[in-house]
Amino acid sequence: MTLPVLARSRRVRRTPFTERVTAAGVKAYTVYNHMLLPAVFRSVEEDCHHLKTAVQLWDVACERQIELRGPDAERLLQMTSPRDITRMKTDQCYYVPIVDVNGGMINDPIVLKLAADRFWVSIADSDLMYYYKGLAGGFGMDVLVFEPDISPLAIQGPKADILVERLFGQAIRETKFFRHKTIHFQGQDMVIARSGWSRQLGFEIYVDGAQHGLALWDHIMEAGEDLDIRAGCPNGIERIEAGLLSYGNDMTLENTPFEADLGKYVQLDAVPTCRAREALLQKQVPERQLRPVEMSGDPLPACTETWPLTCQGKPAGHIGSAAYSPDFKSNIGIAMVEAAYWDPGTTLVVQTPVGPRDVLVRAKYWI
Ligand code: THG
Repeated sequence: MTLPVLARSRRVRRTPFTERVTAAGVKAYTVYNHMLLPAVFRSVEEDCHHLKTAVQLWDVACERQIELRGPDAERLLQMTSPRDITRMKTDQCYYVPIVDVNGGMINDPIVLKLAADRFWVSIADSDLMYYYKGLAGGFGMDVLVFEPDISPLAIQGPKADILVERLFGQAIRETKFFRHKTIHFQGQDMVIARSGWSRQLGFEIYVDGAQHGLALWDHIMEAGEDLDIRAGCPNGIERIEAGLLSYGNDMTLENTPFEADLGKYVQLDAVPTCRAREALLQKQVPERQLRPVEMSGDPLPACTETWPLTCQGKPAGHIGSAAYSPDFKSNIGIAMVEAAYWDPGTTLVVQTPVGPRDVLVRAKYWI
């Protein structure tokens, strides 16, 4: 069987680093925010092991920034988020649920506050910019909404600290989790945050200007050679082990932040201007919620559509993400489980493309 390839066109945007990613032997791409996102280099299992033991450079340019700039920037952001952003400092990053008026999840970005009137919303895979343009226009707000030419590049893995100190100095290495700093590097300002979509140590560099991409990529790769640095990407096994959520896979517009287990990022008492406040007040006790689950049997194929869960024939939810974890020697997944069945220890049945499997609801993610 010949595998189908992804047909390229202008709509499927390349990144400033695509040339190097291709040269590094990327085996599969996915599309995220209409842009290429590498998904596999050697194998998902081998990539996972390397991520946990060395250091990787990730082309995550597809984590596009929506810049909100102007006197109404904070107001616009708060209208769409139930997380209180008013006390945010200008060197902070916040993981925030973004919701429509019904409290349905539209996105789950990291927000960077750059100045009192300037934010970058580092989006997951949905076209959030148009929602902001619509709100800003409709409410006649004094704010610019645009996608700047910023391309995140992540350095992830246990040796990320050593490499970052080498490249950018001790002060950057000592950046606290979910804080960012701006350094002047090779003639330009560069925002670097301690963040990233892995449970390993990591940093994200917000590369300003596509024309700087290749030189910076090469510079980082050279500096990390003795650390066994490799081109890598968000890893489908590690992120499930860590419980890092994927918008569109684990939750969609159909789900509230409470169902997505993001209740700790919701402060309804502190956000009178959030458009979803009334709706979310009615939905604080969810009828279903994300849970880590383990599936019996041989390694399962990737989850490319929801797999229905049942308990004695009755609907119990669905699995949206799954992978075989070599470290935990088990099929692991993230499931949306109905309240009657979400207690840890509950056993369910999942219908997979390769037949039914027993499912165990767990209390915690793996790492
Ligand atoms: N980095 C940047 N932008 C992004 C992502 C990223 N945009 C898309 C996507 N990832 C957004 N989704 C997430 C999901 C989880 C986290 C970050 C972005 C995350 N969560 C931690 C956790 O759940 O343990 C910490 C959250 C916290 O403590 O505030 O890191 O990766 N730039």
